[in-house]
Amino acid sequence: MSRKKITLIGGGQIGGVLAQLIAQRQLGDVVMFDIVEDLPQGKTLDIAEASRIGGFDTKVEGTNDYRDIAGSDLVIITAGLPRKPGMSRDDLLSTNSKIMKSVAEGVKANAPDTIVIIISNPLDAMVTLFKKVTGFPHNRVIGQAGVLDSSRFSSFIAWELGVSVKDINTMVLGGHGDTMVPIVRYANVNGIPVMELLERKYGDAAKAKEVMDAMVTRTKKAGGEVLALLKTGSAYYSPASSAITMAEAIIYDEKRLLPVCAYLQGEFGVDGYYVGVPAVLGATGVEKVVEFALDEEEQSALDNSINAVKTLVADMERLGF
Ligand code: TXD
Repeated sequence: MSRKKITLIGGGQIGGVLAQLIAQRQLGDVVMFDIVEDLPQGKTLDIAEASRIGGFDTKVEGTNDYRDIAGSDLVIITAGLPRKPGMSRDDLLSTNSKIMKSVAEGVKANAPDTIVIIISNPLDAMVTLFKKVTGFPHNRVIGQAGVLDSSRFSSFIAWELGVSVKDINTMVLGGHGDTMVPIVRYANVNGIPVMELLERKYGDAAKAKEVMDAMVTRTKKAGGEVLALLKTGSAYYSPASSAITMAEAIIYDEKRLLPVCAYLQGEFGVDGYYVGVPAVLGATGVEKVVEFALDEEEQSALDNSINAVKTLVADMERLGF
């Protein structure tokens, strides 16, 4: 089996962690593209010089020339500004739309057959724009948000219950913004509902609900919590790890069922928008969007989140993208 070629567009904080994780796991040869001269060359050289220690023979190279991304099997895009404290993800719309348009043109011209994972914010709009500019099939254009948001939710539950996070399963759906929808009803510890365990812990349903509500709120605001502490930029270790989970599902054809930003054609009552939903990820990208019954409260929360995505996309179109 020949090695996969994985291109990173954006050699900033997330791009750097991605390159290191891909090298250490020998997922494929890495090309890191950035518009800043010497930055991707310097970062990748630094990572490559650890190859003896990390024990990897895969290549890690940097470039400022789109021609070097030719033949990519997978492209992961982090190009764009991150938030500064006090900003919402949507505040990045105008600047990052410009960047995403140029990235989409570069990828379309040089790696037309690749699968693409987009991380740049505002996520749902950036995925929509990339798809629009490239005309790539929907299954090959995917956004990363839900894997991270679910990991955050799972971490909070594990810390609260004092059990291994490996046994926690959660899903966060909807747009990657304040309206995201953590699905509480199906949050479980190896099949046991989290709500039941909270009720047993506190011996009081009202207190259990209060604790869960706090974890849901913290999940929705988790990106902002890290941002407020870092001050100079937003989270990058956990977003990079989340994209690696998706990349592995695609490269190893794992058919993992993960919450990802996928294009909907009638599923969950939505047509023609990219929204965070459960989907099967395999060798061809999004192989299937998986629907399940939502109760009234969940459906209305998801509808609210979808409306936020629609507003964001309309704002982007009003800006001429
Ligand atoms: O889960 C998620 N989806 C996210 C998304 C979680 C956290 C942060 N998320 C977003 O990812 C964040 O709001 C940003 O929009 C992106 C990238 O975050 P990162 O922290 O990596 O930002 P950096 O360090 O500023 O890196 C961005 C790089 C930087 O090196 C720029 O020079 C480069 O993008 N850049 C470009 N590369 C290629 N082409 C163009 N046009 C370009 N413009 C800037």
